[in-house]
Amino acid sequence: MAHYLPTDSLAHHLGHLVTVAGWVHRIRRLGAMTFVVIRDGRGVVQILHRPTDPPLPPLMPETVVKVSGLAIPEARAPGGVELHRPVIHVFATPESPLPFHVGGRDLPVGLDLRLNEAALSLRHLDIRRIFQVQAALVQGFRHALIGEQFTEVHTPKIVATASESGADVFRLRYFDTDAYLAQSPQLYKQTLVGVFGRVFEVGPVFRAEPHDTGRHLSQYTSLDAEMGFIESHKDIMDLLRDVLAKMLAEAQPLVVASDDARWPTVPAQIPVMHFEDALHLLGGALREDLSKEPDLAPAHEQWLGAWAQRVHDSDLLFVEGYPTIKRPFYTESDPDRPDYTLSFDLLFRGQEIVTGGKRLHRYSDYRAALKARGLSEAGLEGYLAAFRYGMPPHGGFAIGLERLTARLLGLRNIREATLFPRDLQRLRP
Ligand code: AMO
Repeated sequence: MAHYLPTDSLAHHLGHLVTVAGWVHRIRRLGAMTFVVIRDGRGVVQILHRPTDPPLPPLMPETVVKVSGLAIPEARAPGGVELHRPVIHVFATPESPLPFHVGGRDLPVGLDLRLNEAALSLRHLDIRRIFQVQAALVQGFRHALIGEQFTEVHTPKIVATASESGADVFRLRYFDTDAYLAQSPQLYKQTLVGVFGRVFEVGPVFRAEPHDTGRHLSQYTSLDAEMGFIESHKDIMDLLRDVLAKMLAEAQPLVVASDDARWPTVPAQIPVMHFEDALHLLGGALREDLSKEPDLAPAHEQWLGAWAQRVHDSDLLFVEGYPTIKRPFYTESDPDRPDYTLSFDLLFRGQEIVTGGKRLHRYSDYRAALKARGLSEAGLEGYLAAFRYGMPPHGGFAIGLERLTARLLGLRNIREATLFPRDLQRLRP
């Protein structure tokens, strides 16, 4: 394997001949001198070419090259290092003209063109950084849960039954029968609590969302956790609090000055409000009778987000106790108020980014819950078997990775936090 130095390591090799490999990011001519900025997967480095150096090969933005040169400290160059006396080898020259250049500070193209030309636009440093932050968030999620003795699992994405009532499901032909794309790993993660006690999964989920909004995708990445032997849904809320704090801590080193001011802190105790109290508060503020509402509308979440900011100085707010009729059959109802559940949403800056809660865990309770909702047990036998064979009190949550990323980085549309979004209109690239 060729050993090229990452551009962000060059400060350790000053005075030495080094070789880097990447793409021509930018070219600038100043009199007889040429400055070529090379971008690799880690950052950029500036090359200085003087008239006395061996001639440069033809270069244009995105030409793929390797460059050998002497690493010299240069405060005016990005990263503080410049390569002198360069020898450049060209691996590939892009087709010309490019639809746009990604070497500038901004990328002045609309979202549609940006998404259509993802192979190029994702190379822009600011856009690429969104996904480096996202990768660090996922790494933090894994580290946090492995640290709490969770086992990572991988469950089927082609399934025989829908798991999330209310969310639409993609149907597909599976040999000579019908199947669905998994809306969540819910039924499997619960089943696996019966095996490992504590599990998590990072994986794609599919929702046939008929909504053309800035917060819905038809495929997104779900960060799921499920934990056995809990006493209450509060245990899950505490776990989620710690997991989020770890995720943000791992992503923070990637933060640039413009995000710094908006980087959230996770309070030791995230404020909690019961669903009924949330409706009461909202109804008073908006002068509407919301007492019969079964769910929070996006505008309600936004209002509550601003309220949490104002009253608790918190970017995060738990709303617990969502009505039983709006939650899936596996959700445990509050024994003291059976119309409400032991489930919650976590709002981050006024948008739901997590749902979780305590589940039913007795076989007889599942049979009764399915019956009460007019749902059939057919197709659920494999899942119900876990309860027949004995399951502990348990609960869990799922974080929507793209929603979290978008909220964190102040991106207005969830598509900006998705490498290759899938939505009502978009099936490619
Ligand atoms: P829920 O259906 O609320 O819960 O989804 C959990 C989280 O996933 C994100 N999300 C979405 N993100 C992008 N596009 C969508 N269409 C979309 N739909 C949902 C949100 C949401 O909070 N099984 C439960 C979780 C659990 O109880 O453990 C579930 O899937 O951020």
